[in-house]
Amino acid sequence: MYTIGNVTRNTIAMVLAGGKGERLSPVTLNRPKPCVSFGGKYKIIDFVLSNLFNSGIKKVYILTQYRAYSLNKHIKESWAKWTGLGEFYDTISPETSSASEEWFKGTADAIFQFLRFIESANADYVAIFGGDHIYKMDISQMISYHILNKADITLAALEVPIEEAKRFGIFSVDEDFRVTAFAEKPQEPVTIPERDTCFASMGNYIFSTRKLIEVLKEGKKKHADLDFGKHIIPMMLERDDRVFAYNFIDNLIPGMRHEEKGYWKDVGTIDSYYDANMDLVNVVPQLNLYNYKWPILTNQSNLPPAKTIFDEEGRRGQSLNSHLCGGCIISGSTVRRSIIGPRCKVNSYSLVEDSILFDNVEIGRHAKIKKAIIDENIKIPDGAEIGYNHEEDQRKGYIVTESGIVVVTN
Ligand code: ADQ
Ligand code: ADP
Repeated sequence: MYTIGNVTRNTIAMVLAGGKGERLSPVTLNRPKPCVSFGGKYKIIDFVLSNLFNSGIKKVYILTQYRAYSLNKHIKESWAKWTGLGEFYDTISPETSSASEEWFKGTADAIFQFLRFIESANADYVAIFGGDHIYKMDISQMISYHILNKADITLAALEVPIEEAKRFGIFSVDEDFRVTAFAEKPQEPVTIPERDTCFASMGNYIFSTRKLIEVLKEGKKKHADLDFGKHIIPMMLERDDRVFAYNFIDNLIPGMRHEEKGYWKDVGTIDSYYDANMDLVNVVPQLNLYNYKWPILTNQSNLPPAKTIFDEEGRRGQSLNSHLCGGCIISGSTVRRSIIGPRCKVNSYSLVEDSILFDNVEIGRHAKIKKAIIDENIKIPDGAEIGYNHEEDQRKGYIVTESGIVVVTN
């Protein structure tokens, strides 16, 4: 049997973090999707990196591309410092000054450009994971499964309703969970026999290193814009390589609660992003951030504690069913069912409800904010109302989604 230390020490990870996240616009105007804040103090990418870290995989390259500055900074400040001898969390970007001046064109092309890092790492397995989902996963279980199957590639999978299938790589399996057919974002997805759900790829792969190098080189000869879902997986099926699926529902993490089983969120749109954040302020959230057996790690900045105060005139500053991050001051105002990021200030007579405030937002006095997402470093003036009159919100240049979430960005 393979022990966890064995398999994870023999694995190097490449995290794909270059995606633009267009459907999450405008919060992705100045940062890539993996660097969007989540739950107040985290960035979306902290989830996959914590999964890797907690699983014992500490040789990690993070492939950046779109507006990489904020992501580079986050990795340097929060992740690079937790590594020891021979371990690392490093960002890598395509070299625009290289002879070909080529940028990444697809996910597999991005990996191909850094093949030399994989070749020199001397690890038998490569974990290629997306950087933009919210979930907890013990990746060592997936690697052990990959080894027991003698697989060439194993893709993490979950069941999705047929209506959602067009957004994913959809596949069929035989009785051993070996993949028999795969289609990237098909118009007509194949369902699981006698069910109205489909098996979807989570975009997370374990590869045997030798096979990965072989198929990337072969694929690159045919496709300049090489992509795992569009080209590599179908090509491996054609070659009769051993392609297996790993059912994410079987993954167990220590201290896991029942409602967390199978929790995996794409947070690809403003609505799904908003809902996943709001889940956290439920009395019993689906995603449990308080399980110290599987901590979600991030930057622990030197901020003073969050503070709620009666102001000088005795008005109560209060926060109910909310996340308050370090350095916040809620003074003589009320915050309900909201996520208040680091260093925010909510001033007297104001009311903030069902909202998400990023880092360093200040809400002036007598303001009313409802169902809004407010980007970092924004100062909302005294007396402002957001989320009460959508026509007025749009007139001010804010984005209002169909379900009525108002997004305020710089
Ligand atoms: P998508 O998420 O639509 O589908 P894609 O947009 O290619 O695929 O992005 C995958 C990941 O790679 C994202 O995390 C993104 O940030 C990143 N990325 C994209 N291009 C990149 C590049 N050039 N350099 C670095 N990073 C890059 C994929 C699979 C589907 C699967 C879904 C699950 O192709 O089969 O079902 O993920 O969400
Ligand atoms: P408002 O009265 O509009 O809520 P103020 O700026 O007057 O806003 O701050 C109100 C209260 O917030 C202050 O009386 C003080 O108790 C607290 N406060 C403001 N800044 C700080 C700070 N830097 N450290 C600690 N408390 C602060």
